[in-house]
Amino acid sequence: MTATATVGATALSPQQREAFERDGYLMIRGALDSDEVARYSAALDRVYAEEQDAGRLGPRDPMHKLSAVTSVPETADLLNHPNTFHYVWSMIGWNFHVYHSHVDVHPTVREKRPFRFEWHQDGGRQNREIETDPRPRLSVKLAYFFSDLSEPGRGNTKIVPGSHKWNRIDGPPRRDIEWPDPPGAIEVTGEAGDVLFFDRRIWHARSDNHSEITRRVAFFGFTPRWIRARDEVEDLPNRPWWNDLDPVQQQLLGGFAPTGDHGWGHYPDQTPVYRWLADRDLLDPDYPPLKP
Ligand SMILES: O=C(O)CCC(=O)C(=O)O
Repeated sequence: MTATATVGATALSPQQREAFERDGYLMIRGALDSDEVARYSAALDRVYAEEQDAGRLGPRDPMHKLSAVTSVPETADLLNHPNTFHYVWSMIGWNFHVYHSHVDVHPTVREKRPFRFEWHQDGGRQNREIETDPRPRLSVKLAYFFSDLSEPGRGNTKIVPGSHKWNRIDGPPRRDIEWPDPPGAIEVTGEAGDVLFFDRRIWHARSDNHSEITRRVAFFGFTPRWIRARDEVEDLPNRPWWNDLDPVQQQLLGGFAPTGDHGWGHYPDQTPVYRWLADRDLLDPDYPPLKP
């Protein structure tokens, strides 16, 4: 760390890293202030209303909209927020982008829904096509809470702490067959403005919102640039807001990574997150993803 280091420009402490390696998640309390929470909530509500006006959502439907920044451009500031960004680069270095993101609005569920076993690790086929045990981390995710999720029953994310090293859990033969939560499962609770940071391998599931509070959350999954994005990124440089982004945000949305070697990280000096870390003396010869 240099004398000029700013908020967020400090690596996670050894204790925080150890806790993340052990539990597979960390809570970042109070990452957003109340003005930020209000701004992002309003932005998600606007898009929710637009989806309803377009007939894509019914009156009390949940919204799960992919490509967070494409869907809600205001959320670009959450890509490298000073209170969360260091969690991401401390664990996965500089050569990464957002591969999968979504904004979710979950109103109260009034009627019992058919059972569906939702427990999963992120990464889809990564979990079938990689042969190691445990599988590699490959990606981490931030979940920004814009609603008060401090009590269970509000559609909270369920996780099994420490399960990121398990390649499988017991589950039903079909997803619609009722099955208990895995042993050790908890509902993650947090205030509006808190952020859940998790290893993609942690077993997790969404839950139904039985409270009167509408649940609003934005999720950003970060992975090395040599894994391709699931989000829509092709046309982003032509969007009216693209030039308002800083170079780090542009990298995270697929800029600076045309096809070919650059996108694979062959030119660190031309890669904004690398430059950002190098300028602050935050590269770390002892940690492979951050080796200068
Ligand atoms: O909405 C949730 O709580 C869970 C989200 C989820 O399953 C995921 O981000 O992969």
